[in-house]
Amino acid sequence: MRTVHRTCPLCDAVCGLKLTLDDTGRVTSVKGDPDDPFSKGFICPKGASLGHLDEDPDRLRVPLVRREDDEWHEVSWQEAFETVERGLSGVIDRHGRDAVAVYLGNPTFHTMGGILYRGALGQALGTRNVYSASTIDQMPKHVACGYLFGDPLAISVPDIDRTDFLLILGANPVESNGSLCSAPDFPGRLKALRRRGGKLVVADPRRTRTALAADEHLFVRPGTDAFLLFGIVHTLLAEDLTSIDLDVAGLADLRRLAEDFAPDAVSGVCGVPAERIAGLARELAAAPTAAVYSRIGGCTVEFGTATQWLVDVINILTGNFDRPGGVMFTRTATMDLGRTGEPYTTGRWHSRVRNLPESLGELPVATLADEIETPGEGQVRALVSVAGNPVLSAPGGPRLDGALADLEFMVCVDPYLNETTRHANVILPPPRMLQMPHYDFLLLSVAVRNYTRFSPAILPLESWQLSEADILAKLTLIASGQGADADPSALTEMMLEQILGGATQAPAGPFAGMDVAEARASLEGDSGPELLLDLFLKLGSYGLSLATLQENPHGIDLGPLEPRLPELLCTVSGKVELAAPRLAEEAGRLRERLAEPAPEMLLIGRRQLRSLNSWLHNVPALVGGSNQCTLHVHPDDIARLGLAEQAVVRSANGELVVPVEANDAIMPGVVSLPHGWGHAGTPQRVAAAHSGVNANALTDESVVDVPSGNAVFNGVPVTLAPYEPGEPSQADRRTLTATAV
Ligand SMILES: Nc1nc2c(c(=O)[nH]1)N[C@H]1C(S)=C(S)[C@@H](COP(=O)(O)OP(=O)(O)OC[C@H]3O[C@@H](n4cnc5c(=O)[nH]c(N)nc54)[C@H](O)[C@@H]3O)O[C@H]1N2
Ligand SMILES: Nc1nc2c(c(=O)[nH]1)N[C@H]1C(S)=C(S)[C@@H](COP(=O)(O)OP(=O)(O)OC[C@H]3O[C@@H](n4cnc5c(=O)[nH]c(N)nc54)[C@H](O)[C@@H]3O)O[C@H]1N2
Ligand code: SF4
Ligand SMILES: [Mo]
Repeated sequence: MRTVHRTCPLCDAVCGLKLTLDDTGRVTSVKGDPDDPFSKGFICPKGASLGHLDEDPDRLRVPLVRREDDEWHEVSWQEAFETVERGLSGVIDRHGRDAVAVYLGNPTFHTMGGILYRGALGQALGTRNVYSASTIDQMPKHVACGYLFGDPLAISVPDIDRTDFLLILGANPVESNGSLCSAPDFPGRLKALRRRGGKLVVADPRRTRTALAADEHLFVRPGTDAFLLFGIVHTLLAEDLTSIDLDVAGLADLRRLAEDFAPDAVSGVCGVPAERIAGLARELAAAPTAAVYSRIGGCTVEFGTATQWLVDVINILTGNFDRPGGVMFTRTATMDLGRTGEPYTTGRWHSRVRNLPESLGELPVATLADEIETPGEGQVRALVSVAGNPVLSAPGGPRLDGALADLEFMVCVDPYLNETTRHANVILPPPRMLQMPHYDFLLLSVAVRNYTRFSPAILPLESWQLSEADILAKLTLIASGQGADADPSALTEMMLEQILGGATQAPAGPFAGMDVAEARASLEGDSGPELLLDLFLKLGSYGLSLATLQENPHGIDLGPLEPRLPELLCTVSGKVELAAPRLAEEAGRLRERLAEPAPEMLLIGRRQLRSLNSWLHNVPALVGGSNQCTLHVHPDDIARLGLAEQAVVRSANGELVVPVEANDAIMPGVVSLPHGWGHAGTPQRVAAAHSGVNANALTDESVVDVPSGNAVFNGVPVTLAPYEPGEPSQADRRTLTATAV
């Protein structure tokens, strides 16, 4: 028996865990680490199941290749990589580099290999067709911050431990545990806010568990937060309630744009009484400190970028930007990663079929199926997919399912054979989580305290295994033409050399004046990712190193957040741009929408505590009970529409038969279906027995948030009808076909 400390790699909360393992390496218990200064012993049911997940017998252990017989064959790594090399080079030779697309799923933000090599992989492929979970998630936030501050990574977090007033729109951190705001025990932190006399207001079309923990809950109609927020901006400006303490540009333009959005004008659209909108503006302005925070319900909507823009505009107008108790920027232990120093812009190129703008070097996932299906120069014919399940997570998932089946070649890096990876020719499985070192480069950059924690690999790799980092490095080297025999460490060495080249030339810093070889020799770490981490820590603001982190398994608290906007600002004007043209255009689109009638019934999503997107449904302890794929419908709507146990839900894009669950916590006229279900054609035994339906059969990939190209999952117009058992519906037929495959 031994006890080890380790970061939970599952969600953004980065909890510190305490695991016990027996001498065979089996996990015998998982608890929160009480000595962790950041998470202080907090754990959720997903973290508690980490052992079961890590040891899931349905996880893939060795590479699989699908041969002409359409059967899966276990093969050596050598054979797998040779198959990848042949497959990719064949497509590139026949159709050119843009014919290979890459999709980087959500867990690439959580693994060291994913974060460190995802950029290199995209670059090595030399394709315009780079896609990631960012455009089905937070791209609107990047675009808004990019135009406001010049840096799409200048994402601030609500200082929840010190604020006096927190307004949350479209986030449910009591169940999601927070996102783009790493705060272990978010629920406890919200309780503490109220205990110290602070106020919590939640705007959501559902009375969520977060809403139940609040002082006040406001029902807002799905997709309309931008109107509500513009109403607040209007009031702040009209009543002279602003106290701006930053160097801003565009205030007069903003004032002009806000004119049309008085609380009276927007109230009918968003469903919040005009008096309450004005009241919120006054309370935000009067509170000693206040923060506005918005996530999935304010990103994956038709006006996602406008929503995220106005969130920060309110934080700025009320004097709460970059100050304690307001919203602030984290200072990470590692050097700032990913900043280019160039003012941000979108649309440096556009997607081939729908002409959607690039952002952060990516094209929107909402157009991936178009790019695969539409013939012509640049048509996508191959896909490299890492840690993603877009058949269940992308809008119009079933269409993508069909498109993937038509590809000439597909390789996936994933521990599971699932709805997406079943279309691959080669699946490359990473080893168990406990066999990999862990460091949250990204999540620690949006933490509510300056904090750092490293988790070494707990179990050694077996001779027949490859680390995720080595798998990705190998793919990168194959993509850059170096062949299946390339040594994966060559990629790390290239990256180290490049960064050290700059660091040794710098006038100051830990490597100044050294030659590159000497600097390289001073780095410590047992793997590529660890060497890079050591380098980034040494170049960071606190002068830490991998060795320091290894000596502190519970993590190191680096103190509360401190103001740091000026050093992050990267606009051409050198000021915060309150009404950048690309954002101001959204005001025009919102204005047009003011006059349009609202659809009668709107679909939204729902995250459940024991689910994690599409990939935790194979853990018996996590499925069942409250974790069901049901449609929440208000009892009044059930009565009005004569619904019984099941209903047919139709959208412009598809139809599903779903179990109906009466729930008076949802707004009448709104229904909620969780995503990540619809398990089909997968050998995951538990998941197959809890299949549910794919919510993204209803979402519509042809509708996006215009500036960011982000998918719209919330506020999808639908109709509901009672389901008459008997004749299989269109949806049934599709499910039957999918199962038959
Ligand atoms: N348990 C669990 N935790 C997770 C995940 C998971 O799948 N399960 N996923 C992780 C990931 S990838 C992410 S990105 C985060 C997401 O973290 P959150 O954004 O906190 O998660 P959601 O539960 O999607 O919260 C969105 C909320 O917006 C509401 N909503 C929908 N439409 C609107 C709207 O138009 N306006 C407003 N104001 N509200 C709206 C929904 O009812 C819901 O309560 O969670 C992470 N954590
Ligand atoms: N309708 C609707 N759709 C949504 C959302 C919504 O709210 N509503 N939310 C969206 C959001 S916020 C997100 S982030 C996306 C997620 O979209 P995706 O990232 O495409 O989907 P996930 O379900 O997270 O799939 C993760 C995949 O990674 C694999 N995996 C897990 N751990 C590892 C690992 O360590 N290494 C590797 N290589 N693979 C691993 C899993 O087996 C799984 O196949 O879904 C989006 N889709
Ligand atoms: S809240 Fe997130 S990080 Fe914490 S234990 Fe649960 S899944 Fe893991
Ligand atoms: Mo996400």
